[in-house]
Amino acid sequence: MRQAGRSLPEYRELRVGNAMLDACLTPELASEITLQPVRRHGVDAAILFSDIVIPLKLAGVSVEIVPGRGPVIEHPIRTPSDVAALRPLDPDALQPIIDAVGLTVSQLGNTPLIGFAGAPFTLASYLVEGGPSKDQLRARTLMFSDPQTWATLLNWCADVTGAFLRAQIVAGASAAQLFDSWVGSLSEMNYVRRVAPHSKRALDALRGLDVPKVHFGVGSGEVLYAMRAIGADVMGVDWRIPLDEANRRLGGTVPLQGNIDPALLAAPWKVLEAHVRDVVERGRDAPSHVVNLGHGVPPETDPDVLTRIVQLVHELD
Ligand code: 1CP
Repeated sequence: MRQAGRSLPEYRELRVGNAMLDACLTPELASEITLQPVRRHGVDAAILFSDIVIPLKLAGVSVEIVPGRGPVIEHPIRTPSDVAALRPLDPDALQPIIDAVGLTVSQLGNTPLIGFAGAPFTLASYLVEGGPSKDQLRARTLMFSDPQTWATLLNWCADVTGAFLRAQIVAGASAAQLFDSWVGSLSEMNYVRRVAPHSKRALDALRGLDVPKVHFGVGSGEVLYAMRAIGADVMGVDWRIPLDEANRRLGGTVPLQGNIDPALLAAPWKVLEAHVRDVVERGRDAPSHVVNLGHGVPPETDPDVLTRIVQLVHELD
């Protein structure tokens, strides 16, 4: 469950006095925060406490996570010279991530750790827009007005995010998830032409490592098939299409992950329970199914509701 930790009082306590990205780069803190939802909810896997913008920061981009807003870039990247000034990621800079993964894996026992990274399009959206945006307008303008600069920017993003993902797997994570959170603003044609090759380049960083690759996007119904085509082993699905429909669009060939609607976490338990049962039922159409949310956990979620969902899903197994 992405950002599941945000709803936990024990998380908020540990974060007092620690900026988000500093917490990610302090191995003991990152490891402890990763373990909190596992201890409390009894989920079947952990996801590393980190953020998709960490490799940008480690490569020298000035970025902070502003509470209530999200990642904010001090100097947005908009011109060919901005892109040319981006520096490669020094592999030594990844040491805090490697240490956090090592510490976490040693305490998780048999529970697997999921490593993750942002896909190049989502990272480029933050870099160009300078922060969260509704429909990635400026980023999509650059894609068309200067395709060369766009391709150079996406290749840079693919290389830094690929190195971040690979480091987590080499350090002991058992699965790799690529988040293309803003892919829903693209047409299928433009995804295939101007984004997918770069996402593939990011996943290619895992060459030679034998771990399942999960590919997830928000609003990805139009591009689901194309996202799978770059080599994903599991497709993450948001709440907008039911899993039986996602399975149909994918030709019944790929395990699915998803897709409890985060909006229902605050609904009466009876309504939420019926929804969770429906998600599990529809997931049975797919070759296999990893139950998850269709997107992140809202920070105001009652943690006991999450524990209850985990219990229910385990009963339905
Ligand atoms: O449960 C966990 O802590 C898992 C670790 C995790 C993951 C997988 C965090 C910690 N962030 C992410 C991925 C992430 N970060 C994505 C991809 C998945 C998704 O779409 O949710 C994205 C787009 C981000 C960027 C980001 N970081 C946002 C979204 C803002 C926007 O543009 O709308 C936000 C709010 C953050 C901050 C963040 N990252 C993680 C946490 C726990 C938080 C919240 C910090 C806090 O409020 O304490």
